[in-house]
Amino acid sequence: MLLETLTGPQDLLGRSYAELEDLADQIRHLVIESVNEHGGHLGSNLGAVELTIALHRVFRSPHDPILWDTGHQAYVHKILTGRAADFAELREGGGLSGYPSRSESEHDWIENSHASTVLSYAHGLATAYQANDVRRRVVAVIGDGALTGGMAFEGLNNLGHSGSDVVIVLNDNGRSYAPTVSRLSESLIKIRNNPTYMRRQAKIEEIAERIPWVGEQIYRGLKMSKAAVREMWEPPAFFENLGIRYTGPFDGHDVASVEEALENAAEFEGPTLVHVLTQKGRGYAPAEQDDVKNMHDIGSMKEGSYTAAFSETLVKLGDQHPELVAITAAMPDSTGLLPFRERFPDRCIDVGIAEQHAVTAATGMAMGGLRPLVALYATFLSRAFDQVNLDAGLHGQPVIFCLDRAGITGPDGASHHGILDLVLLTKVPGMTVFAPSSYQEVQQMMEDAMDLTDGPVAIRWSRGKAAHVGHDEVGSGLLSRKVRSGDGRIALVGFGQMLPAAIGAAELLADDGLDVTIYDPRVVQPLDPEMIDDLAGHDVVVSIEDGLRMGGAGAGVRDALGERDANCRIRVLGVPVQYVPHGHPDDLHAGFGLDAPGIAQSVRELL
Ligand SMILES: Cc1ncc(C[n+]2csc(CCOP(=O)(O)OP(=O)(O)O)c2C)c(N)n1
Repeated sequence: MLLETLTGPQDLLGRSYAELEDLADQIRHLVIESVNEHGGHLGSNLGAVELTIALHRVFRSPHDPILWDTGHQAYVHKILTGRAADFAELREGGGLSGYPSRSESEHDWIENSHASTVLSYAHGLATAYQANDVRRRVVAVIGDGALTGGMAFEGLNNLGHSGSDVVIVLNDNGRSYAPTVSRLSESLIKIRNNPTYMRRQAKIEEIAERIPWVGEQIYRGLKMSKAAVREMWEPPAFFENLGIRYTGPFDGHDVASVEEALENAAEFEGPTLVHVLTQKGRGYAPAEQDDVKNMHDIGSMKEGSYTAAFSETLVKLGDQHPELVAITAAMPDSTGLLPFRERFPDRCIDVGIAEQHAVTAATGMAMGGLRPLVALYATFLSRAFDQVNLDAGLHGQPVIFCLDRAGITGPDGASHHGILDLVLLTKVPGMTVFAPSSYQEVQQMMEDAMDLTDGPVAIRWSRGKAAHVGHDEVGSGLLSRKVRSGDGRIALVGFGQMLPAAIGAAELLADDGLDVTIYDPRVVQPLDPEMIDDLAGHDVVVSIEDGLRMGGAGAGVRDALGERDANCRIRVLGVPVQYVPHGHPDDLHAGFGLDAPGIAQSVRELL
């Protein structure tokens, strides 16, 4: 099997197309098996198999950087660059990353898996090569989904203006998670539905050009009618008006055709876009037929999860508040919006992968009398921090931010942990920040958030199963909840999903004869003054959060105690300031001392 002997892209050269077709089958098999076992991105990778083979045959990676936007579709690139065997440990702690990773391979140039950045990296590299007079082709692969992000448009604009030598591959499968939402994408669909048109057009031009004199007349005529043709087929005009040569569309599952297109593009000076049509989930029936997201990734909303609590409550609130609208940045499914969208299709708005726009648009909606709720993963909020601060915050608008996957998320690695949100959100004046510790608290906090109309509100929760608690274990409003009263020496403050670990630590400390007070603060900002007063009377206070410990929730507790001149020893437990690698959340928490034994140990050290 070619796959087993493949050591790098050089082994792809000199192969027949039949051999490459075989290889594509083997790759698909490996991807499906690995993702079924370890989770990860399936549909996007199955759609990029032939495209990646062609890229690695035409360009000389790593001399020619092949850059992947987002990077979730780079499994095939990993396989072709000598990492097939490592898929046995895909996304496991210490194993193969689910995204490009510079520590893994010199073929991986960039590893920021937040979307829409690739054109900027490409422009930068091409500018540097040009300045140093180095001949290297820079290739940027971007999906139609990632192309909806503002940074991608900024990159296109600058590439076209500066004329950088970049080959842009638009990997167009018509989908982000859900079908891509953009006017440009709709136009791309027109081409997609009539893919032979553009090729035929190019062919006619080529033939006409070859006939002397008569050919020239025809060619000139064609050129004049080109404007009209371009009008009809908007995307070519869109790119070319920006100064980017458009070629395509090409069948992204035909290696020979993509190769030829890439070879041609590599010859041109200036930025050239190769529009490649692919099918998400290609070659795996369950993915091809999944009309929610073509098995973009594996794993959907789990029963009993925080996300499920949000999803269920949102529908209820939607019934009670006709002005409530929900906004997603291209992730209606993973953020739990589908039931709301089904019930209120006109009140669920997908803005594309455009978090910054989502936040400011939500601010405008609030100004206009709607109650917007923006549902994002915590990690993607950091991109829109300026908008949260200066648009929603400064204007005091009651936008509700519902942040999923907060804290350490696990196998997706450094870019996907939601460990900055508490640091950032607590710096926005007037912002209320909730951290629910249970399924029932999510419900309560969403209802409470609807009553807070003086400024923005954020509720942030983690991935996975939530604790389920009785009615008497749920707080309300902006108040903290005292989970248990100890003898006044030690107090633990467990933020959000860290509350169960704090309770576990108290049980361990009880074995040492220590009677510990436990707080569920519920509200990270503003902190409940009664809780702070009570904590101030303890000898030792330990706060636990699943975000960065510097400047986060616990730092707020420490500051508040400091301002009261409280005479207690305080320790803030959280994630240190570092890029946290991928791994199982339990292992990562334990590594940072954020599990019950680790917390108990910190208390013992303080005593
Ligand atoms: C800033 C940001 N927001 C959201 C995401 C989550 N996300 C990952 S892939 C993806 C869809 C990408 O679609 P596309 O670029 O078309 O690639 P495809 O998976 O369809 O090949 C989204 C929304 C992200 N990575 N970055």
